[in-house]
Amino acid sequence: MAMNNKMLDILNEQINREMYSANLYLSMSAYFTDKNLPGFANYMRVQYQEEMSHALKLFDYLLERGERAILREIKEVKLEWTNSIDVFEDTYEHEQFITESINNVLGVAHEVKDYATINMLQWYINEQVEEEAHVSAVLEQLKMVEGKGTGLFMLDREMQGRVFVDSTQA
Ligand code: OFO
Repeated sequence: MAMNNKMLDILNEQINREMYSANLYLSMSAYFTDKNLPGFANYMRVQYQEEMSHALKLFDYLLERGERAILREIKEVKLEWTNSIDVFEDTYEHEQFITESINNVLGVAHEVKDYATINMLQWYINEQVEEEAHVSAVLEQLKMVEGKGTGLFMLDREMQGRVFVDSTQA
């Protein structure tokens, strides 16, 4: 069954937002490399991979439904932050925006009674709970050490261990 146009449009918009998120986190990764924090640079590089996997999951879903995935222009991302706490405050705020965005997509799916899309979006609803919790935990840890000194060094070492696991395939 052909997808409702409003549904198709907002799903394509969400692909764009996930790709914007990917670019934003890759930019943060470059910032951390520049600040000699390779662990945090790694954390953000993995986050970039996660966002690309989120975009691809939506892309593949549209193809599976026989629809066109439309790749639109991605707005330019930020390049500079004041410090590591500032980066994670931005990240947390951005993830809350994405949660709201996913909720809106789900709202449209309910409105047009697209049950397959409602079902597919459950994955994103759960993923956003994890994303917010994860980012908020790092932000709290950074605040605990005031984003500096030995505490920051230790956290950076811990962030080095993060590896990309494609949870869209689970
Ligand atoms: Fe795709 O979850 Fe972050 O933005």
